[in-house]
Amino acid sequence: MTSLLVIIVLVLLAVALWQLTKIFDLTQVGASSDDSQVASDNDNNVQGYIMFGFLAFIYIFTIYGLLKWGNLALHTPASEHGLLVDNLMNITWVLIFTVQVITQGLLYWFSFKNRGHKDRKALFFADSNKLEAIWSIIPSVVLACLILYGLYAWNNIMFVDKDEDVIEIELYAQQFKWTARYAGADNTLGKANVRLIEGVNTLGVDMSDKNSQDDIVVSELHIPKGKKVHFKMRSQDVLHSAYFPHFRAQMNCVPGMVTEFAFVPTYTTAEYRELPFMVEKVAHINKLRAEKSVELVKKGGTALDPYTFDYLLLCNKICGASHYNMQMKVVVDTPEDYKKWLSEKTTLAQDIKAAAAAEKPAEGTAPATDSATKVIDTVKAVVDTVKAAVAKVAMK
Ligand SMILES: [Cu+2]
Repeated sequence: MTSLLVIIVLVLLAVALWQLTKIFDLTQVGASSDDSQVASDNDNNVQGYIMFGFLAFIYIFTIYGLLKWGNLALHTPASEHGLLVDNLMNITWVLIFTVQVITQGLLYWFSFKNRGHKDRKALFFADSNKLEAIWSIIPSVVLACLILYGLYAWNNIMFVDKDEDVIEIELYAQQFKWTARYAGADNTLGKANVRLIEGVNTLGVDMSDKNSQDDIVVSELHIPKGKKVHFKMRSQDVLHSAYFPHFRAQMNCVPGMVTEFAFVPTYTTAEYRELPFMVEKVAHINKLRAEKSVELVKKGGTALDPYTFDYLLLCNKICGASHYNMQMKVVVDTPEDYKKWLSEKTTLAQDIKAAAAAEKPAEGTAPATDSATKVIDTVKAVVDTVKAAVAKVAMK
């Protein structure tokens, strides 16, 4: 409601301003001798200087932005292929930046230098083959090199050899959480289908498949350092995107199909926390949090907990109201710690058995409820039959 009022006020203000300028114009009739629509030398000078000023603004703002926000870019990659991705990204940035600085400079400089003047006449020529060749061939060659390098990087990153020793993990996306399924001792994920979702089997794993028997379902992702992890993504509802910023990996999760991505983590969570840039970043965040906490405590609130770094799996497709909070903690362990963590987990088959066992005694101890439910069911069935009969009669 408030925003509607603000919009109405702004519109009315704009109308008032427009009317005022019209009145102002009317009061000026006959006052000025120069009411020509052709730009004078003075107009051209003013436009030329404004354009030059805009060029200065672009350059100064670019430098300011780099200095002020440059440190927000992702730092050291935590996966093997991350270096390749960063390299490609950096080359692209340097190229774009150089070309942008030169072409914008030339564009505005020429506009300023050749601004309109009553003694100056524009040179006319139909075309220049030499110029056309220069500005077509150079960008084509540069872009072709960049695309070839990109394809080389893509193939290197995306290709998983069938015989390669990898850890198979499924990432299951749904509004608004992630769940992971480990393939277990056989390292083969059992079949799954959303139609089989029931009770604790929230991923719809086909329990009649022998490969499903040792599958493990967890809500926190642990992966070992130095080992290739092959993720297979599924989505239950809408398009999501599995995004691991620190590992430079992202892949869409599409309902009805399985997508994949593989990478080798190169720093354990503990090691990454110790990197100098991360120590500095966390100290900075905690300094801000401490300052905020003082304010909160003054207002009678509770102080904020100090922040510790953790790798995250985020969703990078706007998939609904709580999209911003769709994340899962990722822990990179040493291979030994990873094995230990995984061995402590129960399999999905065990979870389903335990859930069934937990339900049984409840059924035994409540016979009264059981018979009451039966009576309700019978009444419901009778009501349905009567309804159907009435509907039939109505149709006739
Ligand atoms: Cu999502």
